[in-house]
Amino acid sequence: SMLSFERKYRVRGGTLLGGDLFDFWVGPFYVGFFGVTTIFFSVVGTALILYGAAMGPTWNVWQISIAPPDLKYGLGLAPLMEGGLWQVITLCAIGAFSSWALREVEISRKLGMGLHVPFAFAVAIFAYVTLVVIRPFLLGAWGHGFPYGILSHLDWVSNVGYQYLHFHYNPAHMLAVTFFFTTTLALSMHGSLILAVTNPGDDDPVVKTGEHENTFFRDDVGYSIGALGIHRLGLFLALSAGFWSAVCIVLSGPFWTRGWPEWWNWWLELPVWS
Ligand code: BCL
Ligand code: UQ1
Repeated sequence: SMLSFERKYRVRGGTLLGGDLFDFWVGPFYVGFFGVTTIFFSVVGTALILYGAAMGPTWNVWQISIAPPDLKYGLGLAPLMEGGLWQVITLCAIGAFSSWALREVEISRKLGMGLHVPFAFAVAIFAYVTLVVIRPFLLGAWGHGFPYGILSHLDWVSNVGYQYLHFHYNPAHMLAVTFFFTTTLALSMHGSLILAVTNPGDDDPVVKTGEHENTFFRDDVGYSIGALGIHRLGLFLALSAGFWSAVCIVLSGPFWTRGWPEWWNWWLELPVWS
């Protein structure tokens, strides 16, 4: 079953790989070469997580964990049950995420749209790859990756955080957190504004316009960024949150090994007052 407008937009071509071979839909889903690779990596990766859980000590979902190799294995391959599983699962995850992003590129090309959506997803992938590939590589061991488990990854974040004494003093972490919070502020302002102008109440028709939107914020804060502007701002805030997250963790270890509070000594030591 297809929605009335869907057939018109189901256009051929725009594929990056595979030509016409996988250029078809299954129900509502576009397949494509990268749809096939997404399914492949997701199924293999998920099966390996289940296998790792079966070999592990618990089926308690909170406690299941697939750990990265011991630091002694450095940047080499580890035996399957000693972190090798984590290494293959990481490859599957990167394969699945990248395939999904490239499938988004193909869909965008079919529709003649910009590549903003796959670009945005690529920033999230970049943050993940920074955690499990770039930083471990710079530190010389896959063992610096985080374990795949609900509680275990929280323990990793806490341990790595305290290793630098007080992670809130990491300036890139400050930026990332501020961007995350500002993103929620912007979306709550935008979401509430749109619902406000589209809900006149009772059975009245929707008559409020973009001018009402602009006027509300001019009256309220003296400035309106505009209907297109708020979406540009939102995307910028959200991507900045992910980007500075990646920066804050890649700095920790490879580029700054002491406590983060100490980093601020440059401020105390400024010749103005030191
Ligand atoms: Mg901190 C990181 C906020 C306190 C130590 N911290 C982060 C950042 C974020 C943050 C800025 C994590 C988001 C991120 O990386 O997104 N921290 C934050 C806040 C506080 C805080 C708000 C707070 O106190 C109010 N942090 C502390 C305390 C320390 C501390 C002080 C511990 C004691 N913090 C650390 C450490 C780290 C952080 C250590 C990090 O490593 C982490 C970071 O920056 O990592 C980069 C980026 C997004 C991703 C990585 C997600 C990627 C998603 C992928 C691509 C797709 C997944 C698909 C999925 C599997 C599919 C599902 C299927 C569907 C459901 C169908
Ligand atoms: C805004 O100015 C605007 O333009 C009319 C929107 O578009 C519908 C918005 O959603 C929001 C939230 C604003 C206000 C934003 C700022 C930064 C003043």
